[in-house]
Amino acid sequence: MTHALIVIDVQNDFCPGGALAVAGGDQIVAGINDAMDDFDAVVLTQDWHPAGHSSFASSHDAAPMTLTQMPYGPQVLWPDHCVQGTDGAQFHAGLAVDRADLIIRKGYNPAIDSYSAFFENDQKTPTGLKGYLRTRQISKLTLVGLATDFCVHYSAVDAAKLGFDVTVQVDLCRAIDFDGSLASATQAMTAAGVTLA
Ligand code: VGL
Ligand code: ZN
Repeated sequence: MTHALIVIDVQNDFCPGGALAVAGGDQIVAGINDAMDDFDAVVLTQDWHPAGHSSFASSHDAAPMTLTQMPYGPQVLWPDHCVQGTDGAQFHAGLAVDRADLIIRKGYNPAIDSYSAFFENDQKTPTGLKGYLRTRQISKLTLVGLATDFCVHYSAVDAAKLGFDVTVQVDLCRAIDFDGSLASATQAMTAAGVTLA
């Protein structure tokens, strides 16, 4: 069975000092690098928003970390983060980026956010990752990275729905934990058949 490590959004803006810093986000980098040796394939995802993205509170004259209604459903409004070409959008300098077989970007559509590495937040626009994995005969995925309760969560649930055998290695993830989001993410991942290791 071909087993891939999917490393979600280990980028400067999600690490301490970044625009949407996740507590301890940088603490997982060395462990992720070490884990890469144990997999047949390594995929990195990169949150990659155009300036003025619709998921940014600044685009709505709203306060960050509030909710808005988008045509595709509720959306948390974030501080500006991972803007294409900025230092904040770059991978953490310690991440072994050279080990990646594939780097997949998401969130580049100005009108739709994309937490999941598989589908945008409308839950139907594909990123192409499913096709890549299937054509490489990869059926088993281990997810690590940032943030547990958003991009790792949505990626894991989508992967399970698509029929992949999915594990989230929680010691190599860190959470935003906003308004109970970690507890609900844990529940949703478990309900979807994701193994939390
Ligand atoms: C993420 C919020 C906004 C994540 C990305 O990587 O979890 N969270 N964009
Ligand atoms: Zn984002």
